[in-house]
Amino acid sequence: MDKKIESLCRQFGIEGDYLRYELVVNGHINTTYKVYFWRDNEEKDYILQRINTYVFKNPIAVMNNISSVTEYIRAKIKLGGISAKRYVLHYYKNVEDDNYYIIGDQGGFWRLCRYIDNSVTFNETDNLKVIEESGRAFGNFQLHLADYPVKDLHIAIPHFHNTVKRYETFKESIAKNESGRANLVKEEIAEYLKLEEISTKMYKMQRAGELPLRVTHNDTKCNNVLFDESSFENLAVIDLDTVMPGLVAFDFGDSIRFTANTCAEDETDLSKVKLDMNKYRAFTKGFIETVGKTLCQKEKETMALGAITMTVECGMRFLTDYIDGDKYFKVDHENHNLDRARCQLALAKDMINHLDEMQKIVEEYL
Ligand code: GN1
Ligand code: MG
Repeated sequence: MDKKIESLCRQFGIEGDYLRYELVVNGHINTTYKVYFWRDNEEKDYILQRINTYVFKNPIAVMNNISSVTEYIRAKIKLGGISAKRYVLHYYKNVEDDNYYIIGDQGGFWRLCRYIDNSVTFNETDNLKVIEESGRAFGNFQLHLADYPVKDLHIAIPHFHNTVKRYETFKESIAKNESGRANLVKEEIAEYLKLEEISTKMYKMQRAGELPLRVTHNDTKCNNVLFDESSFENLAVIDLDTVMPGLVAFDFGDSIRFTANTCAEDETDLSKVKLDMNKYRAFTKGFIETVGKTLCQKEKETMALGAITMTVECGMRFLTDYIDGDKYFKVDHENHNLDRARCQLALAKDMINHLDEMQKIVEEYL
């Protein structure tokens, strides 16, 4: 594997002595490696990724989105008179001037970016300062791209947060029952079907023109933010594969789903799964203090509902994949997608019980 990793980095013009690589285990979709080189008397680190082309059917379009969006952000940061080096991702180009490299016959679709020095990510954290900073990171991302021409973006995954369509797909999977597992999860299926009305409300509002489309990140887990390793100040937003037109409350909501859960996304002791109100408040403060002023009235009113929507949608996607036979998300064990689906269901129910309180906290920071 070392030889392959080194040679891929060379394709992107990386010079110096190859030292080693390690597998980065975050993320359910792509395969990620951190690669170490030695050059000019210091260590130089890179992130090499193989894009999952089952999920991203048009990876070139994804890479085009990423280069336009990162260039746009870089230019904005430079306007402020500072170097953008630690604040936005930089992808390398190969000799053909492409920011990707394809190895034929299923060898894969690869890309390489610079590792931002002295940065850390958090999968789970109880540190409320970090959570507030992650809110600011996604808020700033939103602000940097506020005037980006939404229509110029490619649709990386069609109907990604179209909850109406997600429900249709869910029902088709149940009817097909490819893995035979649908019979094992009748109770969970019934529970998710009960949540259809509440979780499709926002998509319908957007279709009716009541909620605007903005440039959104669409995968706003806390581990998609880089923080400075000593100050914990937020540096950059990463994992830009799903940057597309979307609803601002969905970026808010997906973060709450992941970051403000008392447990991990796949916790099996459901009695522990709750919305942590302190974490919720911390993220809300960071996010709303950053973007609040730019929101229209309907966006303001539906912010907390966005968290319920994203939690139900994500959980239903895990359950759909379980029924399909684990084709989409990487799994570590047999029932992993089911565990995730059950955990998201428990969390969504707890959020529904706290909807008014959640919305009040949004309003406090507006
Ligand atoms: C996937 O790869 P990762 O972990 O960033 C998924 C998200 C889900 C998330 C659930 C392209 O994100 O939509 O919310 O898992 N990404 C894609 O943890 O489907
Ligand atoms: Mg992702």
